[in-house]
Amino acid sequence: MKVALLMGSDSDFPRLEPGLSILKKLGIAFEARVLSAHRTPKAVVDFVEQAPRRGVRVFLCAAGGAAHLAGVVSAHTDLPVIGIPMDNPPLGGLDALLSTVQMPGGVPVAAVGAGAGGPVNAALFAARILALSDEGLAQRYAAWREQESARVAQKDAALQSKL
Ligand code: RP5
Repeated sequence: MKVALLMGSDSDFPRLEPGLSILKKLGIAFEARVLSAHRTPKAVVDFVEQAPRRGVRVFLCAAGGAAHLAGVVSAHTDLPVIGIPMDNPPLGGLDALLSTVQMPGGVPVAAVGAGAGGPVNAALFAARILALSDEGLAQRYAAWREQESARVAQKDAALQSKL
C-alpha cells in the first residue's frame, strides 16, 4: 500500500519534505509528483486513474493560492484525499485553506492546517488510514508516538535543569 503526494508546483516541495520524512520513518511507500490542477489537468486525471493499480491507497494533495488540486483529485477517485493548503504569499495560506475545505457536498476532501504542521499531519493521517488494515504499520505508528512523547519529556527535563 502506498501514499501518493501530489504538489501543484516544485516551489511547494521544500515545505513538504517533513511529511515525506514521516512516511519514510514509518516505512510507508510513496510516490511524489509535481502535477497541477491548472497547468497539467490531464496529467492529474491520468495519474489519479492509474495510481490504484500501483498500490496507491491515499492521496495527499498540496497546493497554494487557488488550491484546486485536492478537489480535482477527489472528483476522480473514491480513495481518501487529504488536502494540504500551502502558506504562500500574499494571503499566507488562507486562500488555499478555504479553497481546500469548502468542497461541495459529495466530493470529500479532508484538510490539514496551513503552515508547518500541515504536511506532517497529512502524512500521519495517511498512516492512520493505512494502519487500519496493516498491523505492522499500526505498531510502528505507536512506537513513533512513544518516541515523540519521550522527546518532549527530555526537553522538559532539559528546561528544568536550566531553571
Ligand atoms: C499552486 O500555485 C502551487 O501549488 C503553488 O503553491 C502555487 C505557486 O506555484 P509556482 O508559481 O511557484 O509554480 O498551484
